[in-house]
Amino acid sequence: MTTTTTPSAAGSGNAATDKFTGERFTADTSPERLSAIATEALADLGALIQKHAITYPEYRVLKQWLIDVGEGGEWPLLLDVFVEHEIEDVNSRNFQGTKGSIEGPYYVPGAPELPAQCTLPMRDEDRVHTALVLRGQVTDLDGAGLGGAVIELWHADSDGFYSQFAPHLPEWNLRGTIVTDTEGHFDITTIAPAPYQIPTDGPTGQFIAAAGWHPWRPAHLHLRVTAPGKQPIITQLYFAGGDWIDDDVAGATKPELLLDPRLDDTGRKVVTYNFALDPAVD
Ligand code: MBD
Ligand code: FE
Repeated sequence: MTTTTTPSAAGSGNAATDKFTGERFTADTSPERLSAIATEALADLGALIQKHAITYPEYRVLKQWLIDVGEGGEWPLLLDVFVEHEIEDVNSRNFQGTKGSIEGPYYVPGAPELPAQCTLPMRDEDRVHTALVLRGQVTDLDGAGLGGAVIELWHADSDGFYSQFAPHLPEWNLRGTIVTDTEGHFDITTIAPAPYQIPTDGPTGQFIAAAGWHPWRPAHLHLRVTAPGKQPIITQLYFAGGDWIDDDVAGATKPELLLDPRLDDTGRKVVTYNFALDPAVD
């Protein structure tokens, strides 16, 4: 473990909120649709309050906690951990290609561009961990290689910290934008990620502890794969048999997204995974 700096939930939360609010988002939701969803959401919440006979002390604690979530910058964390997997599920209903998974709060566009065969930027202290080689091909649904495909890859270091969300890390540590070769092939070296504990020192962590839940996600790689004319895919890859695979706090694992690397004779974990992209919908 690193000992010199202890990045805090507030630090990573505020960084995630700053990144998110740097952009303004819009959706073309009609007043009728908004009204229907809001009416039903409030009715469902009302029913829940009645059913559990929520008390005034509980209501006040909830209000305070919601304020804390905002002040701690933890809305991206809280929503991505507990809600995003349902959004991802409905929005990938009609796709046939590689399964998606949640983006989570720590994606940053614009990571340094790397060639198809590459090693992610990392520190000497990252390099001591087991190397992971992820190779494969990006194709269309018929298996034809896609030259010009791009893979953005980001993951936590072995202490569970993501660059740009923990002040002690170099800006692009363990992040890269990999340009595949003319047939869509890639061969990326990084380090095998460790299970990830979402920050426990902020309101999201307090809530998880108060409910007697656990804050763990299985070890994972985040990827965004794009190619001209194809539907971009945001997904995660996990490791078969790893801790928390069947009990991810973010509910974001899928059997199709499990890697099962083998050890090569130099002690690296090596695995092939191919990505199949759906045609773009617009
Ligand atoms: C993560 O690394 C993550 O992937 C999710 C979904 C939430 C918090 C931290
Ligand atoms: Fe993550």
